[in-house]
Amino acid sequence: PGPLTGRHALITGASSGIGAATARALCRAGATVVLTARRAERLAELQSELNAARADSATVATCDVRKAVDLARVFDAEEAAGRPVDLVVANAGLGLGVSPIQEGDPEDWSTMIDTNVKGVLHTVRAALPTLRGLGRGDLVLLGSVAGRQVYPGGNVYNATKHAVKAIYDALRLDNVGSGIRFTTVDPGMVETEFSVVRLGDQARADAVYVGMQPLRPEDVADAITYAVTRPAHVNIGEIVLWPTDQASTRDVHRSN
Ligand code: NDP
Ligand code: 8X3
Repeated sequence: PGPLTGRHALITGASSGIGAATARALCRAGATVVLTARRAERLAELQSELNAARADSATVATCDVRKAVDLARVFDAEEAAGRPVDLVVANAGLGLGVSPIQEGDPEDWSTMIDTNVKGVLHTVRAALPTLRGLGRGDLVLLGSVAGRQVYPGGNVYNATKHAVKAIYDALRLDNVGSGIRFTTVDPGMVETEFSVVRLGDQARADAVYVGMQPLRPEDVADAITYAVTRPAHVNIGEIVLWPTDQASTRDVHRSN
């Protein structure tokens, strides 16, 4: 048994990076987890790993956060099966490109807005009836330092993460008195597949982290685990984590 024994968690974007590390950490702390993302094969691999460590600790539900119906279906199914989700990590998200606005691709903008903003809204909208019914639970959003500062070429990605911060603030106001805790976890640079997705190739992604020590996905998972293992009357609202080598989104110390 651990501090999260008896808790049932759902993580979006569990097929990679921060989401996968968070699934492992929550499971280690005793929770059962529903792994969601689009890539079913990746989810199945993580499910096997987690179930080998503790039988029946992980299930999989493929879903695309851009589709409200996908989220509603999975939360409803868990509730109908007598396993209400009481811990949600709305983590799925992506950046696409670093062009200035005048050269930006509106298709990329739509994908970022649909995933990072509407995807979070779809997730919380689907989760809240269960959480409100329970009168407790945790809803953790993955924001970013990009939701607190902007940087050249960050434009639309920055706007989506500023929106996540606004959604977090709104959730607290709309649900005060419900017993639910809301947390935004806002990391600086974390080495995951994020930069490969954003920049399109591994070599460009590797260059982002050259000469500096970025955060590891496990560091972010650790912060999330801390927030959700406090006593019920304590709501850790906002966690900003920086690599020690990063002073702002625009200032990174590199050793070479
Ligand atoms: P990864 O690229 O490693 O993981 C992103 C995850 O999001 C994948 O599991 C992917 O799964 C999922 N995802 C993307 N689009 C969708 C979709 N439409 N539906 C469902 N799942 C989707 O990146 P990170 O782990 O770094 O990113 C996780 C979160 O952390 C994001 O919100 C990101 O903005 C945020 N963040 C990242 C930072 C960093 O430096 N890495 C810093 C600050 C915040 P699949 O493709 O299988 O659907
Ligand atoms: C991702 C981190 O600093 O590249 O949210 O915007 S950053």
